[in-house]
Amino acid sequence: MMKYRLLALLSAAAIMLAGCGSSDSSSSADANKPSDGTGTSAVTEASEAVTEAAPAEDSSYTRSKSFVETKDYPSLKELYKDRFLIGCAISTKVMNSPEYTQLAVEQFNSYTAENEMKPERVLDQQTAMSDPGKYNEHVPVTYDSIRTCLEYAQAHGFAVRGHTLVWHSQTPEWFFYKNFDKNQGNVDRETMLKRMENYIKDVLEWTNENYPGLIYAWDVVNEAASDSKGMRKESKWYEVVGEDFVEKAFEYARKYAAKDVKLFYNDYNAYQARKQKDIISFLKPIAEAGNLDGVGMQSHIGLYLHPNSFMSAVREYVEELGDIEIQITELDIGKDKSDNWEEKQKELYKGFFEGLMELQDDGIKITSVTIWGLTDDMSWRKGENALMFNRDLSRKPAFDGVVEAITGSGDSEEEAA
Ligand code: 9MR
Repeated sequence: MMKYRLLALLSAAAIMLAGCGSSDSSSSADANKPSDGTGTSAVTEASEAVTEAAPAEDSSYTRSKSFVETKDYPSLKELYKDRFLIGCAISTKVMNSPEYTQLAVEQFNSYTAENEMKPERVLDQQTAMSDPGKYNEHVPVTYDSIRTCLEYAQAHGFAVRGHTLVWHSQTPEWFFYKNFDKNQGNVDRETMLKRMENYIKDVLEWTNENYPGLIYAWDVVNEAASDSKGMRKESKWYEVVGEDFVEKAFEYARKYAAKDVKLFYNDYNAYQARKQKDIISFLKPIAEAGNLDGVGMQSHIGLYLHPNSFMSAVREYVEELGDIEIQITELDIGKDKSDNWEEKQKELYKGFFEGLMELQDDGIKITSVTIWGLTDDMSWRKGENALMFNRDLSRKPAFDGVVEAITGSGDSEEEAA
């Protein structure tokens, strides 16, 4: 164990030396829009300078004083190893810190890049603008950001969820314009479809050639459903390509993805009845064509939710779309105004995981559960204390709830009391 911890620290130091990209704040225009209906702004602050790297040969490395030692925590990835992958959305701030990294490695076996694998980090505007005619249908991409993520994930033994290929947000507008110039208006549908196909092809082929087997699932399309009705209209994809952009994205993804890479549609509030109906209606033909492997339910939820209603929605997807996988891709549970919110949050984390295991016992393929961030202060829902760890890496009751869901330890203590 000690050796493993040291190795993790050394790899963290190596990745840091290799350079870990920029801050985790998004630069896109709508990066700060609330996107889960909670009315909360997406917040990720620029990285603070974080602690020193572990000295290479020093086995007596200790945490800096601002961090709590975590070696005695139970490990979620160990506890849930026969159930599903258990993941964390990781920002560059985590990647740049040996302490955060150590906790993430101990607890999780799946990695999602919080921002660094999104189109705005991959599409290469400078090269595109250098010769718009040449790049009209095949927009250049740059892999630096993805490479940093995948090197980190590989060095720390994480499997990776690829997030995300086709999304209305964090995708630069210039990608949709004639000659990449806003003044010239949108390209036509056929050109945009070529751009989409080539983007998907490039990213899927490059990741597979360079890191075969590392990425187990891709969010091929993210958040195409509207919060009011039907498909989201405020999307350049919808505007330029039209309603079938989701279908096309999955068709291309299937064409270029390696066999072991699962193709997911991912959305928030995907458990809400009306939105679910709309999602199912546009996913059905895609599932029937054999191009959909699963639905990612983001699960940015609050203490108002009863796990049973969420779990019924999971069943509905499987009933309607056939033998698909379900992954919980971005779980976080915001607090409410009550004094005992931490206890309530613990119970909901616990009930949520218990519900997922019950579904699994009924044969539903729950294959991965990801928490959207490591510590409360780094969450996009900053101020809502939605995660399992405090800023100093101490565990919250929420963490114990997830442990108790599988060990049953809290139940027996309650019974004994
Ligand atoms: O957590 C991400 C945050 O750092 C970014 O500012 C934000 C920009 O849109 O995206 C956040 O992650 C989102 C994810 O990619 C898709 N589902 C909603 C997540 C929270 O907004």
